[in-house]
Amino acid sequence: MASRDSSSRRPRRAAIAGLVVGSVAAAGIALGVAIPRGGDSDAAAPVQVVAAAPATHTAAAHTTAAEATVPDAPKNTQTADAPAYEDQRVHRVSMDMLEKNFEIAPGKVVKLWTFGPRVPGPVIRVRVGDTVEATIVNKGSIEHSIDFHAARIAPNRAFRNVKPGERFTFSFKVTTPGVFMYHCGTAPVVHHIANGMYGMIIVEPKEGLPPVDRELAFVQSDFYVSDTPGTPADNTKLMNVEPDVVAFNGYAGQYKDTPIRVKKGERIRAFVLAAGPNTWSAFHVVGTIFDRAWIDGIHPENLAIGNQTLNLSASQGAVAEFRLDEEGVYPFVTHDFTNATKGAVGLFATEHAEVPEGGGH
Ligand SMILES: [Cu+2]
Repeated sequence: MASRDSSSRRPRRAAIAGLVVGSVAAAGIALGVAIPRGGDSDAAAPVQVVAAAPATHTAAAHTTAAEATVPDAPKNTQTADAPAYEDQRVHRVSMDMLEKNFEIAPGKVVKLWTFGPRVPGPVIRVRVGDTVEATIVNKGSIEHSIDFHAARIAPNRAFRNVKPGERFTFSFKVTTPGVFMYHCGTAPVVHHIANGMYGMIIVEPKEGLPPVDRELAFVQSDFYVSDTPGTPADNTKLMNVEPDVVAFNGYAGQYKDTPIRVKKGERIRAFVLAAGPNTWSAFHVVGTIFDRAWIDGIHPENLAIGNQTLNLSASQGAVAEFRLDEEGVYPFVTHDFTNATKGAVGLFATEHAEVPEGGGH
């Protein structure tokens, strides 16, 4: 899967200034200050950096300033184009598990644990009857594993923990068409998923899916950003289910900042996965209706006609087919709007539509 890295590689410092109130300015008081997004007026990501007040500042009601150094890191952006099916019976998938800093929203740099070069991991595409030969190479510092929801296999054999420095290969035959999740299943699973260890596997029916004009893949997930930039997920926020960022394909509002160009009236097929670890996806495209959709299994008995929204609990995947009948700019969101406000929002723009500054929605 192609990656698009439009990141600035400049070191960045987020200045944080706040008012320490009363005499309670002991170490550990959190100051929250929104950092405005350049040239963007609204919703995609409420960017908040929180810093502990310096212990030395104990005087009443005065302004204090602190600076949190945000490490240099690439933007965790990637294309939404789904990969094409490669016609082969055995699909060898090898993924390096890395620990790497990425920016997941403007000013928010976190240590992600990956399957491959980015979070989410690569979209894998196979057909019923094919074999997936999966290899994981643990280049991290703790144990990891991989759990394929598309497999019927003994987890204690196939989804076993792999130590740092080791690699592990197992195979499974694909039996059931649908959109499935894969993820690290090492305890605590919630932490491994919160740090980025998940991806989508598309299983087509044996004969393949009928052709359409455009295929896209969206993995929605939630992030719990630590007060210390460049570190893994904040466990308290995670246990309280208080994500800072909810994103499609790993970066808050990336397709709002750079809308996805499509053609008026063309047949679009979106593969959607709610990877969590916790949030669901109420995937909805403003200004259209899904002509056809399948939740999880791609089977005639799962066919839904005329859905306005998908209803995907954590781990569920879907196919939604639609078209955009007029030239224009069409937002797509999770219609759980708190999470859209945290970054799970994007735009489709037809080829002749003008996109206003800042995305226009
Ligand atoms: Cu893991």
